[in-house]
Amino acid sequence: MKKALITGIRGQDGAYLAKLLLEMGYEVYGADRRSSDSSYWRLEKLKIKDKVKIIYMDLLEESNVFEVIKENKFDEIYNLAAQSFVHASFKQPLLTSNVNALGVLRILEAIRLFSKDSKFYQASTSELFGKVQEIPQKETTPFYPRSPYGVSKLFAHWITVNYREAYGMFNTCGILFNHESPLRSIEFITKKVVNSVCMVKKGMLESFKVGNIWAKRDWGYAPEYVYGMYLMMQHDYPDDFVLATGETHSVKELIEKAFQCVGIEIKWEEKNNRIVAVDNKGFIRVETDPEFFRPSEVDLLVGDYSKAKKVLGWEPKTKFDKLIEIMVEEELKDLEMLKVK
Ligand code: NAP
Ligand code: G4F
Repeated sequence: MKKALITGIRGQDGAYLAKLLLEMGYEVYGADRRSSDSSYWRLEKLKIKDKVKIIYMDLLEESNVFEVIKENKFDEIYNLAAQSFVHASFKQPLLTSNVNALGVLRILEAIRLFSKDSKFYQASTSELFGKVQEIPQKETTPFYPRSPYGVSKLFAHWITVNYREAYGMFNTCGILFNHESPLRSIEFITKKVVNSVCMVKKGMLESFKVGNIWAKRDWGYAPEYVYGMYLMMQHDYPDDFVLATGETHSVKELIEKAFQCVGIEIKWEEKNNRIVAVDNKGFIRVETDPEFFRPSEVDLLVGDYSKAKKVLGWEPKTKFDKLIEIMVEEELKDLEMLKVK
């Protein structure tokens, strides 16, 4: 039985990847940092909480990382842990760098010293492309990160490649474009919009605020992306791969699609120098607010996944419209449950 360690087990991808590896017959260990909150709602929602073996491992604590990796000799280590919210990285750049950049180096050192046969997956990101130098972006597109988050992930990406080249380690980087699901944290725009629109629909919220509605992203479906991670780790040799849908949509389109899903018509207007979305009864439902803008923005992301398709046989199945429909449907069910409780 193969033994896998997933860091970031409480996160969106950690939960979906754990489910997939359990289905593949792995013994799955989930690395978690200590927290006063003992709920594992994502693992519970996927009905796998009792099947994942939780170990404490904080990426900030070197001895902790060394001990866990030395003692367990995992076959595969998937590093999904991160301070993953770009907006927060402008407010906490040092913490973000310590976890996202040095945290990866701590794991790589532990593997190099104590468990050289462990395969390693690093969660790289389309944020590396930032101010894009090419459209669409692929593995060879030059990087130009636009946030402390992006820069921290750039270090993580290159140190993973460097340890592969210097020490012959099986290190692979998945350069994943945005991927979403009902398990996404509410701070990210897809979940925030879907949750707010559904609350508006149910009369639980009057309106909500967002930032830059012109930013464009390549949004895919998370369960399909964790399958891509798994495929990368089964490949004959370690390499780097882009996973994306090849489509791009703006935040404005996302808001329109979500409202369309719940049957509310909106139109955009300008009021007091702010853009607002008004419904057909004249109520303001969405408003832009400078609080949600970033000091430097990534304007446009759209990925070219042809290498993953050719080499791994990976392809996205769920595109933008379907993704938002899935998220809205699930959100409405969750809000209904809340009402019942
Ligand atoms: P997520 O939901 O934010 O999960 C990240 C997890 O990392 C959280 O469970 C968090 O723990 C944990 N973590 C944070 N600091 C830690 C520390 N010091 N030690 C141990 N664990 C720590 O992120 P995700 O969306 O699943 O993404 C997974 C990975 O892929 C991340 O590295 C992200 O940067 C990267 N990525 C994501 C996307 C995307 O669109 N989702 C795209 C490209 C790359 P708590 O639960 O305790 O906060
Ligand atoms: O949903 P977001 O916060 O995701 P972002 O910044 O693209 O980062 C996500 O994807 C990356 C992959 O490209 C991951 F590496 C990263 O860990 C994370 O998962 O924001 C998407 C866009 C941005 O342009 C943002 O400025 O939406 C814009 N936006 C507009 N209003 C907003 C809001 N974003 C958030 N979170 N909240 C708003 O109110």
